[in-house]
Amino acid sequence: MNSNKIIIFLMLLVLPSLVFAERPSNVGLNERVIQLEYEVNTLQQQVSVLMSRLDNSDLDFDGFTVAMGDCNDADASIFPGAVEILGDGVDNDCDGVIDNVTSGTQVGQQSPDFSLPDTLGNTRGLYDELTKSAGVVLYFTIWSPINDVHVSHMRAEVMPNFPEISFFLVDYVTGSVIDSRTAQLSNGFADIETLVDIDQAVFNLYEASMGTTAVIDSTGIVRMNEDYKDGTKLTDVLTNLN
Ligand SMILES: [Ca+2]
Ligand SMILES: [Ca+2]
Ligand SMILES: [Ca+2]
Repeated sequence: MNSNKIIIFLMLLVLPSLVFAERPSNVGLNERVIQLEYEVNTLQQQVSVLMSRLDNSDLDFDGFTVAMGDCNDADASIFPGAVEILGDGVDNDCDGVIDNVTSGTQVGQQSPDFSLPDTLGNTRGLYDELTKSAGVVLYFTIWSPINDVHVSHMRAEVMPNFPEISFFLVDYVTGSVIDSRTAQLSNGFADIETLVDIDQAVFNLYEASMGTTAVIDSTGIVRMNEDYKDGTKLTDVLTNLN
C-alpha cells in the first residue's frame, strides 16, 4: 500500500463518521421541532377548552355567563339587563356604556312622560308636575280596604314629612272621571289628588298592581316601583331623593 492508498483508505474510514456526525443532530432537531409543534398545538387546544369553559361558566351565579354577555362574571349585580346605576362609574347593564340611562319604569330608568286627567278634569303631565315639585309619588288604587290602609298611613305618616313632593292616587279601575271623583270622595280622600287612568295606560306602563307605589325624582328617574307594604321603603326613598 503506497502512501496515496493509505490516505484514501484513511479518508474512507473517517468520511462516514464526518457525514453521520451531522445527521444525528439534524434528525434530532427535526424531531424536536415536530415534538414542540405538537406540544404547542396541544397547549393551544387546552387553552381554548379552558377559555370556552370560562366563557360558559357563571362564576358569580347571576344567571349569565360571559358567553351570554356578562361583562363582569365576578359581580352578581352586573349582567345584561341589570338596572344601570347612575354615577357609580360601572356599566351595570353590560350594554357597553357606563352610567347611561335607559328609558323605562324600573328603578334607575328614565320614566317616559304621560298625562292623565285628574278627578277635577284637569290634564296632568308627569314632567310638567316634576317642574313644580321635588318628585312625584304615584299610588295605584282600586279603593279596596288594603288601599285604604295604605293611603291612610301615607297621608298620616309620610305626606306631612315631604311637602315638596307631589302625591297622586292613580285610580285604574273606575273608568271615568266622574265615577273616580265619586269613589275618591266616598273613600274620604278628597284631599289627595287623584289621577284617572281610564284605559290603564299608566298602570301598564309601570307594570303596576294594586298598591304599587312609584317614586319619580325631579329628573324623571324612577327611584321606587313596588308594593307600599308598611310605607317604610317610601319614606326611605323620599328621604334619600337628593
Ligand atoms: Ca355571571
Ligand atoms: Ca350601561
Ligand atoms: Ca352605572
